[in-house]
Amino acid sequence: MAEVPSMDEILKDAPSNWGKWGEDDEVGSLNYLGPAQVLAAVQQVSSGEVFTLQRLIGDPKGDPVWPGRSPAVRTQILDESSWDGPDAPAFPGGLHYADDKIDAFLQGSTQYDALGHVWYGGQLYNGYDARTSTGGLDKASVQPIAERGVVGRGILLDMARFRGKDNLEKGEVYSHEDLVACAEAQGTPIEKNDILIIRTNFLKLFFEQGDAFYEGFAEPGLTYSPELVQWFQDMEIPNLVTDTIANEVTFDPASGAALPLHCALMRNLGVVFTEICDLEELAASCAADGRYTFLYTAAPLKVAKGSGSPVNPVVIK
Ligand code: UVW
Repeated sequence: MAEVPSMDEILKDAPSNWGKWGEDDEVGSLNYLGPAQVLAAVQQVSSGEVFTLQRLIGDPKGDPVWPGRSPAVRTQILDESSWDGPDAPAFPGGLHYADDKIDAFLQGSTQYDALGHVWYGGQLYNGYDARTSTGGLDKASVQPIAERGVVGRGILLDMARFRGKDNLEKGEVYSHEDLVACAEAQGTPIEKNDILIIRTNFLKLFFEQGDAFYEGFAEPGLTYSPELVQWFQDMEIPNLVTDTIANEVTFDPASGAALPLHCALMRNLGVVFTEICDLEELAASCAADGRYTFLYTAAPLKVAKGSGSPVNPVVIK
């Protein structure tokens, strides 16, 4: 088997935004989304329709998760039966209530990744030393992303529809040129600072295949090329959102490396990743009315030192 080059080798000439927004920056390309971009995004709203992009936590069908992670487990702590018997809690006036908790991987469902979620060569986004982060991310955690929130113009790029398919196949790749062509075919070109929301209908593929999906684990997704990374840089893309687990094809077909775009886009450019979204209702609406751009908002949870956070992004058309 051919040796897989190191990420340092693969990305040796790749662009970087380290230092661009100051040596303390932890939100990267979200800095592109200032008040002017927010006001322009609000102008996209015309019908007032609202779409939420989170998958249901506790979906009886299960959850698509990266190998080694498990779906969230919700446990009921108190229900009506908890209030029977001599040791039951008691509150004046007969108050009863339900309590429950969730045990969840922060990347186990629809989520925002922190910029420090992946790294190579011992350095996180903006050059932070990976070794100084113990017991969580001291730098580039999800907390600063959650504190600022994400608001901008979103554009749906319906790659499955563009390719005339119900869903993209296992390991099926697409490039930035395909995204540009998809947008042109939809009638609205991608603009600088757009939040890219790419639909592959991966969830259909995943649930059809069940456990078999993990044999030869390979998601459909963006594929690494130096030109694609430069395009993201030139277009100043702040946030990449998809319906897949990892946004990119799992193993780079050229080098065999796992997730080189996480390294090139997230770690080097500070492009924020949002994964495992349910885009089906939004896609149906866009196909019906031909409007593929809208106001996109997301408020990940403020998790101290967190490498990610569950989120329910909201789109307003
Ligand atoms: C990994 O980074 C391994 O996974 P993801 O970004 O898909 O959560």
